[in-house]
Amino acid sequence: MKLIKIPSSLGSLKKNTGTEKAPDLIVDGLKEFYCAENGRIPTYAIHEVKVSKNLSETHEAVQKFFETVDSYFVAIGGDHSTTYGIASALKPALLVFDAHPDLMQKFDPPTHENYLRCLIENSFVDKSKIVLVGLRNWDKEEYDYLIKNKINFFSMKSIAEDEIIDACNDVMSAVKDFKRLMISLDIDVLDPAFAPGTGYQEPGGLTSRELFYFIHRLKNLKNIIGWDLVEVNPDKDINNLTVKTASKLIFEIIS
Ligand SMILES: [Mn+2]
Repeated sequence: MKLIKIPSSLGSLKKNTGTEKAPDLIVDGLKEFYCAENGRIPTYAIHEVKVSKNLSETHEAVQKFFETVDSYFVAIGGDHSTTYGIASALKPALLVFDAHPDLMQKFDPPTHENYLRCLIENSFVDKSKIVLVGLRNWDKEEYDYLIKNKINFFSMKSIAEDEIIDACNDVMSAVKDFKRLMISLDIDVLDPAFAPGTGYQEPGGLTSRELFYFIHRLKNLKNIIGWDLVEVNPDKDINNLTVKTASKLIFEIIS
């Protein structure tokens, strides 16, 4: 299993500096977990993308790196625009857990506010092969874009109106037939009570146990090519809680 660190916060446009520190700290935190909940002990090799001080060059570096990745991976960002580099190389179907749709108007280079829209409009990802989970704060422009383009999404409100088991069944059905699926986890899909260390805290999110439940079930899918975890900001964390939760998320994914 490849663990790939992408230590860049350039795509946050200086609004969330600190996420570049997350990959090292999250990997370091893995050693606090001895055995996963399924009884396994994961093995992994650590790689790192050499990022630049320039956002476009960083996207290119990430893209070049992932063009050579041909086995199961877990990437650790970084701000959410690091997913742009990965998905522009791999052109996967995308299942994204995020409080936000990240579909603001396209401009270059892509940032954490519009990486998903740029992936769609630059034809790297097919909008019919995107599923978003946990949305609960959006610009009107993003909401209209979701509806107009018929992008499949499960808002936090709709998840809460269901039993978690049924919500997960629906998400699994929506993605199980995609050919090559990448799962992107923005830590802000969690309620800030569980993960305060992130740029945009959005009340009313998933509990950490609900996200672990999703992950434990999603791991059974045969079409997953890789995962990433983004937007953890150690500088905004409280008692290392978010970093520790992120480490456990990674530990459970790779076990
Ligand atoms: Mn987000």
